[in-house]
Amino acid sequence: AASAQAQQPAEAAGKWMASTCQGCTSWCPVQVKVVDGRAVHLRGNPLAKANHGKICPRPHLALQQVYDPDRVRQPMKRTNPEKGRGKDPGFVPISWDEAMDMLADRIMELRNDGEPEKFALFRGRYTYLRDILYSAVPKIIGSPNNISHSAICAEAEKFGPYYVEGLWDYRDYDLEHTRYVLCWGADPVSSNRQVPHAINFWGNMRDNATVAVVDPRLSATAAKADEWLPVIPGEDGALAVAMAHVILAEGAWNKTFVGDFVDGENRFVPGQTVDEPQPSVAAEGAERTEGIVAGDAPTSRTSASVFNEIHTHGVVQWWNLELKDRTPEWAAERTGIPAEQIRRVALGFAAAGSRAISWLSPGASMQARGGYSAMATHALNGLVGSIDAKGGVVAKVKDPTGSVPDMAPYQDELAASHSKYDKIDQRGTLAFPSLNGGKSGGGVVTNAAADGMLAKSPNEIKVAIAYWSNFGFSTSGSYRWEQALSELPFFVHLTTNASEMSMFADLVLPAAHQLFEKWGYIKGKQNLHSYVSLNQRVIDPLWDVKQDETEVPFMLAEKLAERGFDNLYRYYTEGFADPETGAAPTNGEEFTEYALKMLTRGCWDSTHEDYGKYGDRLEGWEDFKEKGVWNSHRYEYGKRVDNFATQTGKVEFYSETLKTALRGHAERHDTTVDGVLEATNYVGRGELAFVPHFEPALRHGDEVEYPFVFFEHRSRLNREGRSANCTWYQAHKNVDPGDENWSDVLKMNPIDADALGLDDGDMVRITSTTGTITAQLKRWEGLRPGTVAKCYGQGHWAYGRVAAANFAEHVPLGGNNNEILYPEFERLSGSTARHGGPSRVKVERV
Ligand code: MGD
Ligand code: MGD
Ligand code: MO
Repeated sequence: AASAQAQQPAEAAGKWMASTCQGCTSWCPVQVKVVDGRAVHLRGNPLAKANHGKICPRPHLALQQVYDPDRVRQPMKRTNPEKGRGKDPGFVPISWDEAMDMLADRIMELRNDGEPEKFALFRGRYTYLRDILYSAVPKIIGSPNNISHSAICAEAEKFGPYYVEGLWDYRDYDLEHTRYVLCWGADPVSSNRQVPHAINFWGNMRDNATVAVVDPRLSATAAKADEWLPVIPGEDGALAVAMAHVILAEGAWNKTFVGDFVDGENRFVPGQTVDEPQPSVAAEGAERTEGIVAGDAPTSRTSASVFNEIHTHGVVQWWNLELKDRTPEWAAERTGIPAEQIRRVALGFAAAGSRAISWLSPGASMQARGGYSAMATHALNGLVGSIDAKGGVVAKVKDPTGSVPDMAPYQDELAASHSKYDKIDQRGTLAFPSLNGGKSGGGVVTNAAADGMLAKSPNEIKVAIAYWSNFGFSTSGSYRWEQALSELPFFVHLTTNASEMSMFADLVLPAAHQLFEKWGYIKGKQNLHSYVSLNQRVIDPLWDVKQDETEVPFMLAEKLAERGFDNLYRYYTEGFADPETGAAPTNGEEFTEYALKMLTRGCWDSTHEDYGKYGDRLEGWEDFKEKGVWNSHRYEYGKRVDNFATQTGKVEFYSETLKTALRGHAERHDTTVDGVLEATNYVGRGELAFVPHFEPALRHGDEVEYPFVFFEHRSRLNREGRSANCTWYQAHKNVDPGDENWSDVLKMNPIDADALGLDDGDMVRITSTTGTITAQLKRWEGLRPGTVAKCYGQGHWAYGRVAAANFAEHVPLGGNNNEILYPEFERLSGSTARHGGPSRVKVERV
C-alpha cells in the first residue's frame, strides 16, 4: 500500500515512454514516466515477454545518472600537456565544431603520414548501432585497432559452452520448469543477465526446485539457497570434475541423452579406466568424427563394454583421461567443500534429469585457468541432458535485425591494407590464443592493449577515441592503462562523466545518456524469449550532448570530408537511407534515425523478408517506437540436439572443436598443443587439453607475506562501473550481504579479524604485489577464513563529487579492486582473470 501511494503523483500526470536499461547485460525493456519533459520514474515494459514488466533496482538509479550535476556539459579541451593521475588536466570548454576539427586534423595527419594503423577505438558498453562508430571509423580510416571491452567482461564464460556445445554466447535458462539450479559464482537475484526475471521467478523456484550455490561468498542467492558450497576461490574446476565423477560412478547420468554401456553394466569404476573399444579419435589424429552417429556403434565393436553414445561425444575418454580419479574425497581437500556435500549436490542435480541447470558465471570462469572450469561446469549439463531441454539450459531465438552495409567499397588502398595489420591487443600471439569461435586470435584481449601501447607493439598508438568505457578503472592492473594513456599523444573520451579515463584525455566529449537521451537498439534474452528493444530519446537532452554511436561519427565524417577525405561521409550518406522514403541523411539526427530504422526494419516493416518470421509483427515504425519492444516466439526445445555447432554436432566431452582450435594455434606458432598450454599458464598436458579438466588456482604473492586470498563480487546496485556517483547507490549499499551504506568494506571472517585484532569500522590497508588500497574492515561470517572479499564499484578518484572522496583532489572513496588485482589473463579466451583469487593480499590497520 505504501508503494502504491508513493507511485500516485507520478501516475497522475505525464506519459510512459519505452526505452532500454543498460545498467547491466540483462538489458531490460523499460518504460520511463515523463512528466513535463522530466523523467521521473521507471518500470518494466509490460509488453516485454522477457522481463514481463519487471525491473530490478538499477533502472531507478539511472535517473540520478541523467540528472547528475557532475555530468560533462560541453566539450572540454585539455590545456595541461602533462598527463598523469593527480595531474590537473586544466580542461577548458570549447565548441563541438572546434573539438571535431581537432580530432579530424589528428586523423588526417596519420593518414597523410601513411600510418592510419596508429589510430585506435576503444569501446565499452554499446547498442547495436555500434558498428557505425566501432567498425566503420577504424576500417575506413585504415586501422585494425577497434578494441572492445568483451575480454574484461566475460569471454572465458563463453569459452565453456563453445567448446562443449558450439555456442559462443550467454545462455538462457528455463526457470519455470527447472527442478535443480546449480549456480557457479552466479548470483541471479542480484546480478548476471536476467535479473528481474530471476527475482520474479525465484520464489516459485524455491517451491519447485533445489538451489545450490557454489560461491566463496554468501551471496544474496546463496543466502536463500538449499545448499551453499563456499569453494576456495579458483578451485571450481576441481569441484565440477568431482561432480562429474560422482554422476558417472553412481550411474546417475542421463541415459537417453548420453547413452549407456551396451549391456547396461556401469564400468565407470573409480580409479579404473574403461576399455575403449571405440577407436580413439586422438590416437588416429582424426580431424572429424562425424562417422559416429547416434546409437550406431561401429560394426567392429561387439564387446558388451561398448558405450553407445547418443547425443554426446567422448564420455568414456573424459572418464579415462580425467574423471576416474577425481573422487569427492580428492576434491574436498582442494576445494574446502566436504565430500558428502559434493556427492549430495551432484546426485541431486542428476536426479532432476534434464530439468537441471548448471549456471556458469564469470565467477567460475574469469580465472587464470578458468577456461577448463568453464567447460567442466557446462559439461555437467551435458551429463544430465539439460542442454536444449525443457527446464534446462537454452539459447537465444533468432531475431530479424540486420547489419550495417559493407565498408569495403569505401576503403581506399591505404585503409584496405593497413586495417589488416596486427592489432594492438596481442590477439593471436603464442601467449594469447584468444580462441573465440575456434579461431586463433579470433577474440579480443582487451587488457593486453595497454601493454601493447606501452611497448609500442605491434605499433605505436598516436590517436585514440574511447566511448562508454573506463579502462583506467575497469581493468585489473588499471595502473597500466594510466601509464599507457599518459603516453598517448592524442586521446578523446566520449562520456557522460569525467571519469578516470577522461582525466588523461585531450578532448572530453559529452555523450547522451543511453536510457533517456539516445537512440539505439539492443538484443537480449530472458525467460525463453529473445527480444529487440529500443533505446529512445524520451527527454530533451540535457546540456550540449551528442549521441556517441551515430551523431559523433557523422560529424567526424563531415570534418574529414572537408579535409579532402570523404570516404566515411560517403559510406554514411550512401550506405544509409530512410527505408520508408529512401531519403539520404543530411545531418547526425537523421542519420541516427535512418540507421536505426534500417537495422530494425524486420521488426516493423511488413515488406521485409523476415517480418513476422521469428516473432512479433509490429505495425510500422511508429508502432515500434510506441511499444518499444519486439518479442521473439518462445524458444523451442530440442531443435539443436545432434545439430550443435561443434565438430561432431554433439555435446562434446572430448572436444574435437577445441582440439582443432588448439592445433591451429600451435601450427601458427610452430609449436605443439603442449607448447600452447605452457605459454598460456595451464598445467595440463597431452590429451587433457581436449577435455574439461582440473587446473589448480593460480595466485600472485607469497603466502607468508600475503596471507589472504582476495576475491570480489559486484553489487546489486552496480550499473557496471557507473553507479558510484549516485547518492542512492551509496545510501543503499547494504543491500549487498555484508556491505555498509556510504562505505566500501573489506569483508573478513571474524576468526581472522580476531587474530589480527581488527574491529568493524577499522580502516585497513590492503596490499597485493600490484598495489595498495584502503577500505573499512567488516567482520563477516559469509566467507571462509583465509579469504577476504570486497565489492567492486567503489574507489573512484574521478567521476564526480559523490563517487570520489574529493573529486577536485582526486582522492578515491574506498578502493578500486583493480589496483590490487594482478593483471592476469585466461589466455585461451583472452579474458582478464578478475576471479578465482588471482592476488594474495596482506591486511593492516591504517
Ligand atoms: P564502465 O566501467 O561501466 O565500463 O567496464 P567498462 O566497459 O570500462 O564505464 C563506462 C564509462 O562510460 C563510465 O565510466 C563513463 O565514463 C561513461 N558513461 C557512463 N554512462 C554513459 C552513457 O550513457 N553513455 C556514454 N557514452 N558513456 C557513459 C565494464 C567492464 O568492467 C565489465 S562489462 C565487466 S563485467 C567487468 N566488471 C568488473 C568487476 O566485476 N570487477 C572488477 N574488478 N573489474 C571489472 N571490470 C569490468
Ligand atoms: P560476476 O559478478 O563477475 O558475474 O555476471 P555475474 O554472474 O554477476 O561474478 C561474481 C560472483 O562470483 C560473485 O558472487 C563472487 O562472489 C563470485 N566469485 C568470485 N570468485 C569466485 C571463484 O573463485 N569461484 C566462484 N565459484 N565464484 C567466485 C556478470 C554480468 O553481470 C556482466 S558481465 C555484466 S557486464 C552485468 N553487470 C552487472 C552489474 O554491474 N550489476 C548487477 N547487479 N548485475 C550485473 N549483471 C551483469
Ligand atoms: Mo560485463
